[in-house]
Amino acid sequence: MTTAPIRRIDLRGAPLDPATLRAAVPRADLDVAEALEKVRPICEAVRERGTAAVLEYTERFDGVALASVRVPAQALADALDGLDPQVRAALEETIRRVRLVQRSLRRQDATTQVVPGGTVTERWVPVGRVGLYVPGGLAVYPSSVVMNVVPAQEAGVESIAVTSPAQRDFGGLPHPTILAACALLGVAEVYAVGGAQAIAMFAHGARDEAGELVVAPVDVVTGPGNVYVAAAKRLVQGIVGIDAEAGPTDIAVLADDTADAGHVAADLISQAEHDVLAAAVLVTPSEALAAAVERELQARVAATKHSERIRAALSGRQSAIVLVDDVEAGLAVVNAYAAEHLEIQTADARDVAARVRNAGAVFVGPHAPVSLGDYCAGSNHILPTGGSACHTGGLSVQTFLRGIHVVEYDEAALREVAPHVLALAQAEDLPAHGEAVSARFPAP
Ligand code: HSO
Ligand code: ZN
Repeated sequence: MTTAPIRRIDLRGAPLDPATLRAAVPRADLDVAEALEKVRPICEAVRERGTAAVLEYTERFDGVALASVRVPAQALADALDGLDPQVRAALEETIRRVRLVQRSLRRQDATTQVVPGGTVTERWVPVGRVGLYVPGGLAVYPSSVVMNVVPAQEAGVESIAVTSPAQRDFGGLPHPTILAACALLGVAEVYAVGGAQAIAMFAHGARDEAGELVVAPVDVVTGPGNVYVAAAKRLVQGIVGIDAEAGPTDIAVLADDTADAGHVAADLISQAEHDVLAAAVLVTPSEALAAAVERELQARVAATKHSERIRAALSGRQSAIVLVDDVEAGLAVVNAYAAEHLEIQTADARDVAARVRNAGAVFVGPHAPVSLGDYCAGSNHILPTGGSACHTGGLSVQTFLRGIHVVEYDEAALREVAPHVLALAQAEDLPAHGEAVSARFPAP
């Protein structure tokens, strides 16, 4: 008898409150707090010693002794020249689709006339400079270059820098496909630096030993990475803005017996392929589907390239087939789980999807697998992980914009509201606040 590829959790008849459900379907242990202690001295050293420290850490952690952190322009041009034409066409199509979506998401300035002569305008202004992190590690992610850079460009960010770990196999440069993606997008400022040192380099800026500024500090750092990158982002938050702290990826599928078990299994496997800590969760009221998906997983995992990694991810405590009483109960489970990626493969998938409250992205019906969204749907694949979809959305133009309130009142409008300002100033025992208004209307 073969062992089950994935465990079962039976929540039939269980209470459906979010706290109980969250405990019942756990995620992998990822101790960002513990990693914080490891990355703190790295961030300090980069802040104090600039590129000298960055280069030392790159040698220690990536095994590459770089002469400079910056990727030369020629290397970017060469990478684009050497890019496989099919990959180039695919990247171009992804860029086109992501750009189309992000452009339409750009918020417009809005002016509200509060009273005659008194208006508040919200201006959406891009940050000046961003640092975008593209992971190396088990896979190469040129698609993540697109998902990071295009929203920043569509927000109107003027200065965009990308960093990705130095790779020993590629002469100490990031992977050539990553460099080619940067070149395709017109990003010329690229660094061969990964890990916590990359995040610190962006947050604090970095000077060389002669005191020359090599990397200007950024306003916002975004992009997924490993636990050390997440910890470094947590540490520098406040000095710079960050997007969500990305942890291991997850997929949840809410499916009933109208779903195709082979497709569900393939989709679960697709995200398990990222990482041994990746989570794949099927939530279903159908025993028959659960059993069929288990069979499909057995067969498909054995036949795919990264079967070791996938087997580890599926058999981890973070992955499961969750049995529920009905689709309604399933909705409660997936809303409590707050998946990074949520597929709805049920009858009336659209109606069910409309009732999802918490998810990074929702994939509706039989023809929207998560890997479509990873690459070519036009949606963004940099999404909140670890349940943070409860409070955070995915990366978008909004990540790079700030709303600035612009207040314009004429004399009559100020005079009209002055008594209210004075009353509140008095209530807060801040009389000088009131005087700033009354000074403009001296008693005759
Ligand atoms: N599923 C990943 C993104 C990705 N997949 C990049 C393939 N390449 C996290 O959303
Ligand atoms: Zn993926």
